Amino acid sequence: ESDASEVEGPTVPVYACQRRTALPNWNQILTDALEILAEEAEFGNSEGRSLAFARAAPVLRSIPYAVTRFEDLNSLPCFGAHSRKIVQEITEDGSSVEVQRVLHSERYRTLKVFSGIFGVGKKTADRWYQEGLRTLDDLRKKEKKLNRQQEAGLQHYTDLNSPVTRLEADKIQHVVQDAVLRFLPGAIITLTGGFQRGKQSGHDVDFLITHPTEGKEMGLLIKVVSWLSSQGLLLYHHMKQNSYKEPTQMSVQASKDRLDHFESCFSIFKLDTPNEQMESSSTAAENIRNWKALRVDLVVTPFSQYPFALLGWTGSKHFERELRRFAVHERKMILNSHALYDTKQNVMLPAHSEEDIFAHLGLDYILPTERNA
Ligand code: DGT
Ligand code: MG
Repeated sequence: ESDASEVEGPTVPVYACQRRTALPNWNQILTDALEILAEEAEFGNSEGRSLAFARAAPVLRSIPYAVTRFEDLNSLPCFGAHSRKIVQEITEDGSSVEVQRVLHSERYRTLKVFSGIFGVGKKTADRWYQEGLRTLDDLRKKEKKLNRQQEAGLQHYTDLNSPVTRLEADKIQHVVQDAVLRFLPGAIITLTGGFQRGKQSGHDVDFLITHPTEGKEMGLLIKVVSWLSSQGLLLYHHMKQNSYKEPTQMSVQASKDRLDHFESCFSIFKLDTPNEQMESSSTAAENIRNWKALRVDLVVTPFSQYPFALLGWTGSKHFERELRRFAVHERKMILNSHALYDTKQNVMLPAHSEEDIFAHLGLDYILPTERNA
């Protein structure tokens, strides 16, 4: 059974997609600690361990009060012995020995830096660590063979690792909107990801682009990207073609497919930041730069798949993972960013809105601002 039971007070459901997780997070110290351990386990390829921590943290993020005593956990789901011990240490001693050890370990710190480079995953980061590399300068000096994406990631490392503000996201939205509408009037451009969930900052800016007349979106992205590029607005980009084939049937594998098959562009934008930096830095004229590098994803979806894409790209990552897990295990349905399939009736379930998808799944509708799991 999916619901937590036998507890006093309001029950916290087991799946994150059954919970309303609004901002702010009342337990940030605890969730940060658990997430560090989840990440460390992921770096070490311990998937089970990583998932255990990764499921415990969002439970704390969903409750509108701060856990101050270890006993507070008794009414909460998803807490195994290890996660409980971490919370106990922090609530009783102020910090966790294990978390501190991870934070100070050379391996974790190095993998954190390397995997923070756009285009570098945890496997590559680990390989470089095994080869004895430790810093960004090591990568630069050794003239390590980097691909074009990693090269750009390294070059713009500082900018890309400083948070994108909501104001910057809005500015990018204007630029993207202007470019898209130039080639396809009537197109719909939606800011998704963390900003759609009400976050005031993020690590990138995610957009979905569609048009109410299905088919009109075809061929759009290449024009938009060429134009942006001709205006000097792109520091880097790579495009992916639409590789989606309308299935007559879906397998569980389709819900584990982390990447979707939409036509998309993964880019680094050059955003003008007139005056702001100039006025704040009174010295060193050569340091004055009136632009910032920002990660931007553009994803084009056919109108009929738009609700699924919207649900898939609004996040959070954990909320998405839980939606798919809930669909498979509790409903025998397969969900991805393109479609929803009912394996008992062998039918695709169409949707005109995110609300329709929650309804198909028999879940209460959760607002984007309540998906911060
Ligand atoms: P942020 O950017 O750090 O503030 O946080 P988010 O939540 O915007 O995270 P982000 O930008 O990595 O991804 C947004 C959502 O889109 C997240 O739920 C995962 C999903 N997503 C990211 N990349 C892909 C992808 O390639 N395919 C699919 N289907 N989903 C993706
Ligand atoms: Mg994002």
